[in-house]
Amino acid sequence: MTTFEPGFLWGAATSSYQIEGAVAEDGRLPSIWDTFCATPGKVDNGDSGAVAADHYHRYPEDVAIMRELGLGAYRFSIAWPRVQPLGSGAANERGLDFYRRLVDTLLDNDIQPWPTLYHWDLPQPLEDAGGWPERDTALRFAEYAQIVHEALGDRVAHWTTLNEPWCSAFLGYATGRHAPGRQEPAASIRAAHHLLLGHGLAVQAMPDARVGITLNLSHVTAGSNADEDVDAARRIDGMQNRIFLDPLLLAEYPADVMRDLEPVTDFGFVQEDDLKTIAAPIDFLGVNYYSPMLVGHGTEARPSAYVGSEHVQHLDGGRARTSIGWEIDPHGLLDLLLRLDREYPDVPLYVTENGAAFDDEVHDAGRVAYLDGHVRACAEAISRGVALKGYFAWSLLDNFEWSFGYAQRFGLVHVDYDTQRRTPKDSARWYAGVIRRGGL
Ligand code: IFM
Repeated sequence: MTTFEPGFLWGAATSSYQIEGAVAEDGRLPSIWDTFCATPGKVDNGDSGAVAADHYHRYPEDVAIMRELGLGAYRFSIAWPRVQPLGSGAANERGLDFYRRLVDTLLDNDIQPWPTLYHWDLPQPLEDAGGWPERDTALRFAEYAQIVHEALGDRVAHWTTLNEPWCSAFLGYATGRHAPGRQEPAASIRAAHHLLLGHGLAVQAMPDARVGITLNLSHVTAGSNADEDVDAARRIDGMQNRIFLDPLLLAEYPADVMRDLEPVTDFGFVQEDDLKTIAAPIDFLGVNYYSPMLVGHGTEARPSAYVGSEHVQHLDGGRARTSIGWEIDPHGLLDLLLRLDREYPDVPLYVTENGAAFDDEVHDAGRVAYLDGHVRACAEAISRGVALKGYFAWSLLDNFEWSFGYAQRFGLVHVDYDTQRRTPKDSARWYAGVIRRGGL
């Protein structure tokens, strides 16, 4: 049997726009995702998060499910457009009240609330003013963080500032595959910096809180030992992992990444002390891992989220894939955790998302196998000395999978979107067993 220490935290994760629905209730105003979904052709099937899993009204039932699963923590995100509908100014108390009710219900059920302040739903007025490429958005984010912390800080112990700034910056502003749908590579680098700055300023705005950030990281390898393939892997590792890890944990942008980006930007937007602000000590690093990356040199440049490295090709590693098309490789998670421990020691790690989309419904053997393999990788990492403190499955519920709409299901719990009926899948029962036994 593979066991974890008794204090190891077992959780599940969701995010506001993906599950809440109720987009026009209690004073919430549109975010960039409401606007993006309303733009024809942006989201498969014309789907939107307008109703989603109706968690805004059904959270008591959802917390009861969490309790049945035995979750120690629930990672959710707070919708900025509920709390500050215009992205600045006074707080909307009715919006905050929803999170007060949710947090209290979690605590009544012995489940630790793990809120994330930003999981991509930027208030539309802030995008109208330029969005994350503008420095002011970082200042507004810190103001919002302070409001939420003042409202919930007495009941919430662990805070996460941002979820996956890579997606916000590069899918939002380089490829345009995510809201706000802009295709402006140079602006995407400014966005990445201002997201990081917003994180650092938010850490300052929440004194005495235990704060972390969640990054979507990958284990990147080269398709061959040829110099140009090895260089391709260095570039993608730089733009996926180190462009966030280095400023946060080493207080610098990686020199090779800055060189790669010379044709795009001179980093003139980085002001004195920004890196000091960004590298404020954090209490934990959240790691979202789904799939590894195998890359090689290509001759043709194509529009890409990997700004400055548009010629790099993404190769097929020959492994089985989930229904969303991502290769399955638990070993990639082990390699990633070992690497983080080696190159960025001293920061406790949590796997804040890991999971799989499969088309099947309640009998989801593929998801059970996926989760089993990745939880084993976590155990192996811990046995090799990695300070991994917890694991959150993505996702508690089937939900709105961004530009894929509702077609991709990641939930441990099936949601019938016509009736909103929740049905725990086999993977939910499997996960409850893991939690109960403290291992596999
Ligand atoms: O659904 C997303 C989530 O919002 C962020 N991380 C990846 C998940 C699966 O794509």
